[in-house]
Amino acid sequence: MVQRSYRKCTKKDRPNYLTFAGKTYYFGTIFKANFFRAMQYCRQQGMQLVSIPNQAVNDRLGKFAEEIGSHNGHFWTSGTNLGDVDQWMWLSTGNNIVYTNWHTGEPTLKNSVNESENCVEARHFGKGFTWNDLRCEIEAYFICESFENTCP
Ligand SMILES: [Ca+2]
Repeated sequence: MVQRSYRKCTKKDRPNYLTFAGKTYYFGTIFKANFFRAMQYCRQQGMQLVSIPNQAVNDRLGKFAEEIGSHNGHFWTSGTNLGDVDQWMWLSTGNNIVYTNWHTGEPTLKNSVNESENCVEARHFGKGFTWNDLRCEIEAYFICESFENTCP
């Protein structure tokens, strides 16, 4: 059996790159994109739109947004319920969303003019990153993550 070894990837000297818990994250704050274009951009970089599996990752990402001065930014994650309105999932990994950190009152599923909200953004509503469902067409910043043990 061939054992593959991967080069450890640390891009700590590059702005907007964070290495945490074995993954590299890229915070896209140069331009805004809708959910699908954000996903396309991440894939073109050899990465994927972020999934947030636990509180530790959520809190570190939120803290990093502050560290790079983007505490007011809205960031697309890969969370969506477009496939099944009753089941939120991380589109990048295919996993159902188990750990959640919805902002109070979220997900609303609809906006104030009754349009569907099917994609998940993370942002600082107050303290730390909390989540909101939003129209997928809206342009926002985004966070890409490396695949497990691979170097983007
Ligand atoms: Ca909402």
